[in-house]
This record gives sequence, structure tokens and C-alpha cells, in this order.
Amino acid sequence: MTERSNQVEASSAPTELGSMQDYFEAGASRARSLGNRGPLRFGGGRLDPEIVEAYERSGFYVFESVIDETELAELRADLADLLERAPAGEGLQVDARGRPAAGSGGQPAFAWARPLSDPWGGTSLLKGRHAVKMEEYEAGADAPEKAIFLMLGLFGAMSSTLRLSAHPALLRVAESINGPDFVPYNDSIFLKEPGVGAAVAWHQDGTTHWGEPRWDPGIHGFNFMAQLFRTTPGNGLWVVPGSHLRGHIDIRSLVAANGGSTRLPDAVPMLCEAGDVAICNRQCLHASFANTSPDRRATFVWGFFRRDSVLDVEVDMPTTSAGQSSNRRRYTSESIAERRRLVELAIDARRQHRPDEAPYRIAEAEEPERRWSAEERAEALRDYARGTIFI
Ligand SMILES: O=C(O)CCC(=O)C(=O)O
Repeated sequence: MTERSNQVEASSAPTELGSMQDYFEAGASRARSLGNRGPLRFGGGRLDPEIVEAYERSGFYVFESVIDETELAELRADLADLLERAPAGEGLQVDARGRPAAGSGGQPAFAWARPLSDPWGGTSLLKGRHAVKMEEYEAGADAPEKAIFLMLGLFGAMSSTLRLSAHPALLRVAESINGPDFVPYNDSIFLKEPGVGAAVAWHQDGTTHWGEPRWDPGIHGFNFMAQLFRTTPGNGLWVVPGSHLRGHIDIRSLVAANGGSTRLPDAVPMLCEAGDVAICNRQCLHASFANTSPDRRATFVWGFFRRDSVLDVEVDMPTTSAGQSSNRRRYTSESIAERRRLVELAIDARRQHRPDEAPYRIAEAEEPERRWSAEERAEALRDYARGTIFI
């Protein structure tokens, strides 16, 4: 494991180098003073109250050294393998070696962007929640025309992500925050290659419950964010601490009040070492800048909702790229139960791979002792992303 230094990396951005560097340093120093990081701790089976307090105050918390070296190596190897098998370019059916590419059946889905651009900011994609475009940069001459910045629905293609999603300590965190009947969200990797990685504009993830009388800071759930590599202010996610408590934020006005700059003054980078896993409230205002730094970031993101936040909710599913069509879904107790089966499947995959680890015991499991064969698991995952619950 690398040393926990999280130094600020120099940005190679062609413009405003000095001021961006100052912004990075000031943000990193604010991040270190928040008191929202450390190893996972439990008391009486529940997440340590001090951690809960810091998470509820800041809206995110960095659990240090959750993923051991073996699991980290598996995740990195699976990522390298998937990227080798990824389409050679946007919309192509073959990989760089001319073989049928991964994702041809729809899973995983790959999202592409021009290097150092912001593909979502100021567009109606993902329900228009990324209201303002981030700074975009000219990439180097050797950069590809477009690059993958997001991959969705990875459990079939990267078995290590399925297993990590059932990490017993992390599922205990999910239970502590969302109750034992927690419901899984989706799974993805945000990929930020150095000198290439696209920006993700400021947004809050939640889209459904803002105006409701029952609104509360936890109603849109949370994401886990597992870091495959060290993060820095240059490549990392930025979060406005406490913004999950503020309701639906008018991002356009916020940026306008900041002189039109997307370098929000109170934001902080989520600084992590490889193997750390953060928890981030989906109502937090967050973003990442185009990765002009020399460091790669790959973040595996998967999340959980409270059951009563999703039951009987009806939504138009979001689109991530132009031309995609949306479909409308209502989350019934049956579709929620089916989604929870995914957790059972993941727990079993992890148990078979790590027989010496005590698995998480999910409440009201339909088949707690079931062992899925590799073929049965592949079949169960064939189209699982279609069942994604999004609010
Ligand atoms: O990791 C990133 O750069 C963006 C992540 C994000 O926006 C999300 O998980 O909602």
C-alpha cells in the first residue's frame, strides 16, 4: 500500500496553471481538516457513531484501506482485461485487435467523450442535472479522438466488482445507513486517464424526492466509491461538504455567484489511496475536473437506497448519451426483491472466492445457502442492468 501523503500534483493544464494549482492546494487543505476519514469501525454491530456523525455532517467519509492487496490486484487486472476487450472506438463492435468487443449485448455500456471535455455539463442528459459546463482543455496531439470515461453494468464482465460489492464490512455500513432492507442501485467505473479523462460537471445525484414533504438528507441514498488508484485534487472527485443538507441546489446561480467559475470556493477533493472506499451521499453537490494531471483514476461506484425511498416510485430512466431513449419504470415490491437478489448473488460469489471470510448475512434472503455455478451466475447477470433502480 502506498504511503498516505496525498500531495497535490502539478496540473499540466495549458491555461491558468497557477490559480488552478492554488485552488487544488487550498481544497486539499480544507479536505484534511474535515475529520471524515479513517478505518472502518463498528460497535455493537453498527457503524461507529463518530463515523456516522462525520458522514452525516460532511456528506461523505473515506474508509481507509478497506480493499486488501489481493483484491486490489484482481480489480486492476479485471479492469485491464476489460479495457483490452472494449470497443476500439465509439459505436464499434470490435476491440483494438479486431475481436468481437465486450458490451455487444449491452453490458457493460461504455460512455465516450472527447479528451478533457465535459460531455454532460449544460446538456439535458441524465435529466439535465449537470447544469453548467466545466472548463474544457485541448488534449495533446497523441490523445484519441474520443475515450471511454464511464462503464456501466460491470458485474458480468468484471467478477471482481461483483465480489467487492458484497464486501461484508461495506454491507454492514449499508445496513447501518439505510436499514437491513437496503436496495442496490447500479454499478459503474469512472475512468480518468491522465491528459484525457473527461470532466463530470457539478450535480446532485438525486432526481425524484426534492419537493416532497418527507424529504430528508438521506432520501436519495448513497454511493460507495472504491479507488483502484490513488486520487489527487487533479484527478479526484470534488464534493461540497454539507451540501446534502441544503435541498436541491440551483447550480447555475451558484456558479454565477462565483463569477462564472466552476471552482467552487468551499469544495474539497475526495483524497484517497488505492484501496480506500468512500461513502458519498447522493445529495452532495459533486463534480470532477478534466484530468490534466499525470495520474490515472479509476473509481468503482455502486450504491444503495432505503427501501421506502424507492417503493412505488415511478421514474423516466436517465440517458447518458445523445440519441439514447428513456423508458419509464415503477418500482414494485417484486422489482425491488429482484434487485435485492443481486446482493445474494454477489455475497455467494464472494463467499466462493474467499471461503475464509465471514460473509454478510442479508436479512430475509430468499436462498441464503445457495451456491450459483459460474454458468448460473452468468445467466443471472446476462441482463441485470435493465433492473437498475434510479431515483
Ligand atoms: O467520479 C467522478 O468523476 C464522477 C462520479 C459521479 O458523478 C457519481 O458517481 O455520481
